Amino acid sequence: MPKIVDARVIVTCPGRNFVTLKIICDNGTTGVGDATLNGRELSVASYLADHVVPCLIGRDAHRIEDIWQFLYKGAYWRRGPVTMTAIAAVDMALWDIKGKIAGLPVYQLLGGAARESVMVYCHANGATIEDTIAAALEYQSQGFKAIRLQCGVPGLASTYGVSKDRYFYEPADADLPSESVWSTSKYLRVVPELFGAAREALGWDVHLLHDIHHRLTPIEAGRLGRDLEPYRPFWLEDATPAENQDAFRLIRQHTTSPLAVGEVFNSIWDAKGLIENQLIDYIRATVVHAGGITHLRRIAALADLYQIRTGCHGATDLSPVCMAAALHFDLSVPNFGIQEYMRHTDETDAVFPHSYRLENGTMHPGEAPGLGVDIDEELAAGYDYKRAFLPVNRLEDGTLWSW
Ligand code: CS2
Ligand code: MG
Repeated sequence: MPKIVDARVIVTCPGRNFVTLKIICDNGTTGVGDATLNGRELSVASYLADHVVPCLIGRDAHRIEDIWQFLYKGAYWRRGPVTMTAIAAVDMALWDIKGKIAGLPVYQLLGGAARESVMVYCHANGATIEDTIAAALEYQSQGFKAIRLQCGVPGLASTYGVSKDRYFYEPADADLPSESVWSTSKYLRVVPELFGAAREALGWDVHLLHDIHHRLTPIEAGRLGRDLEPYRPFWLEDATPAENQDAFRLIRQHTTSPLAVGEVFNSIWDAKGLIENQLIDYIRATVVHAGGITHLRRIAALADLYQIRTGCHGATDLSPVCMAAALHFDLSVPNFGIQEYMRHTDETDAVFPHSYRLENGTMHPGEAPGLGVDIDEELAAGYDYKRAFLPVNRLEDGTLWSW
């Protein structure tokens, strides 16, 4: 049996912070797991180094499920983003090891390919509707079949999802939380115009997505969902904060626009009510924040009973290790929906060499044994951690609001 003899927690910052766990076995096999939690990276690094790694030494790396249960039930203080991100990193690394020893890509261990490749969506954004459409046309010409649209809101200095950089979007933008100002009424006027212009310019053979990013009340979300129905959105994401899963009943009563939720979820319990009551259409939970491949498969299996499909989170603050693991999951899961893909910078890709590929709007994890990704520890050592917080949001009267 491959015995775990060491594990390293590697914090690196090639343009943005990433946390990676590398597990080493007595037969020399190593595995990697993403442990990045945007704005709280050091919490997970400490959870792993101080409370998880000492418990891994000497264990059989093949016993993925038993180690998962040990770290989940054995923690006593169950769930939460830090705990479940740490468990996810161990889980990913153990699947990586198992695949390498078996000489198979992880998707083969998960039941093999359930499709030829994985449809992804990219991010088109701009300060104005015109800029956003121009970006979307560029992505459409590159072969993307699904495009997320986010545009600036007249009268607001900034808004979620509109990047200062043409290609890369990094929301964790300051040493202490920066503050943005939000106006729901100004926002609600723009999005239907954006979608109307997008259908006009892009036609109907492309999926159009939008991320509300937790900012509307349920009835406001119902309003926007209904306003967008003529433009057939692929989904409206994070329409309202999802702590109250029942809130989505109100949205469902007013619109048939499909709903996607879950990138901030870290266990099946966050999504159980939404899934069993069919209050959503896509579950956004992802490998790095929802307990790894092992737990995400459980969430997807429950969702499948209710014809809900997966739509994993895939922002740049999830490392290429998570991207690789997500693609193995996406290729093999029966109720796959779509995968978010916000490419990483060349600097990041150099630190995380990988076998996954993008072609014509779809991706494939590749055939390398394991996850097909690694971390170049020498390169990684050259990028020191740089504290960075996600912004906070306030209404125009100063009320603290969801960012
Ligand atoms: C966004 C994310 O990609 C998305 O759907 O919600 O960019 C999110 O804002 C970041 O991952 C937060 O770190
Ligand atoms: Mg989102």
